[in-house]
Amino acid sequence: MYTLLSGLYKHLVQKDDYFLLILGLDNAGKSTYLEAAKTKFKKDYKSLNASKITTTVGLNIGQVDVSGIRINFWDLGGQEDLQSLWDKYYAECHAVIYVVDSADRERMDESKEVFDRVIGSEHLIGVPLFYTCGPDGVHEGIDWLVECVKRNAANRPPKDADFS
Ligand SMILES: Nc1nc2c(ncn2[C@@H]2O[C@H](COP(=O)(O)OP(=O)(O)OP(=O)(O)O)[C@@H](O)[C@H]2O)c(=O)[nH]1
Ligand SMILES: [Mg+2]
Repeated sequence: MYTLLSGLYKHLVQKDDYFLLILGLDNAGKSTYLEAAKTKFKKDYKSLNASKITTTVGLNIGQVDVSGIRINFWDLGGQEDLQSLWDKYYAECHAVIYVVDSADRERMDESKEVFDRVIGSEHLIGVPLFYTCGPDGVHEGIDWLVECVKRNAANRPPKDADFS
């Protein structure tokens, strides 16, 4: 009986956990993108003032609940010496968001090179990838990714859900 009830409880309240990696050059707007996503999808979230967002050195984590699943964002630092840490997250992530600063024409080639390296990784084969030029349209972007990761769940199943 306990098993039955706990199974039902889990079914009703647990959310599947998916992990989305946010990559791109330093200063591309990754942390700003994450902030925009939290502002859009978290009720009553007080967004940080843009001037409060500083360069990411470690890992910046964000969590939002969308369409019955939990999205965990991993926003990594984009500085050149930090890029070597990105691939540690590839095997565990369910999708990649690659952020490009479309106003920064001078660094377009550099961004393209880094992008090519990312998509060339064997650990990302079959993983949905979203390429964006900033926080405009964050709502549509995340909605699209949510559908993608759900559809791709047979390849990359969600992590064990927690309760909340
Ligand atoms: N005008 C404008 N400024 C932006 C936009 N996105 C980011 N910025 C500014 O660009 C700067 C860098 O943004 P971040 O979000 O910290 O960039 P990041 O990609 O996280 O950088 P790293 O953490 O160093 O890898 C900040 O001063 C932001 O306010 C945007 O869409 N429009
Ligand atoms: Mg950042």
